[in-house]
Amino acid sequence: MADGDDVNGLRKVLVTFKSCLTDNQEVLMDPYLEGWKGLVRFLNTMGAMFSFISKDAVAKIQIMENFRSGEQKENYITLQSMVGYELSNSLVDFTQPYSCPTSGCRTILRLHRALHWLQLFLEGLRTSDADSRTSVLCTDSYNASLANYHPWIIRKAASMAFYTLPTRDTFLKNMNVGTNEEAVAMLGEALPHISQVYEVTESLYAQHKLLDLP
Ligand code: 1Q0
Repeated sequence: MADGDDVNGLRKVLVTFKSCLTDNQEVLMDPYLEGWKGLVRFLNTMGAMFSFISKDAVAKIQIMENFRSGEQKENYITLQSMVGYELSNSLVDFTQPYSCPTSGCRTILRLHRALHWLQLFLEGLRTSDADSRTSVLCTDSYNASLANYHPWIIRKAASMAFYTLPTRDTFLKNMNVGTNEEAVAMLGEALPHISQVYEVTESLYAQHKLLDLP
């Protein structure tokens, strides 16, 4: 599980989402991806059962980092500029899932849906009883969010992985941010920023009818 470095990282990771929003309520791509990279590092400490999830997240982060280092990097500074650029240049495929090249809009949509899972999971962790099982919290938050977009085989593999998660108490300890109360307080501090990033992205995608991209 998480060692000392991961732990300090985790607080930083969750707070990274705070630095995503500009004064104009735009979402900056670099801290958004940085936040995801930190979450993946934490996920990688949870065992091999989670590696298929981690691999998919890494692949999606990589797609976005390629945009951020490519010729059009200026157009990918914020989620808003990406949407504007890709839509006005007909780079978003509204009909096929694996068109080539994959758009930033559909790639971010996958991470955006996962952010909803994260929001629900962390809120569950924060507000549940000491003897709650993280596997149950994780399953509930997954079923209320990401599962709706996943085929049966992925849902099955995900629920098997969740089954290996430790109790809430152990999970909070493994975060190693001090006492359980301190860990819960840290979640309370980070969650509003994650929710805000989620809400701003959700309304951007709704406004441009991008929420169902295949
Ligand atoms: C703590 C346990 C972590 C559980 C993670 C829950 C997410 C389950 C997701 C299962 C995804 C399975 C892999 C493949 C899915 C793709 O088919 C799907 C769609 O993409 P596409 O290209 O086929 O259309 N991809 C996705 O839906 C994206 C999934 C990204 C998941 C990223 C999860 C990163 C998780 C980090 C763990 C953070 C733990 C935080 C705890 C913090 C405590 C303070």
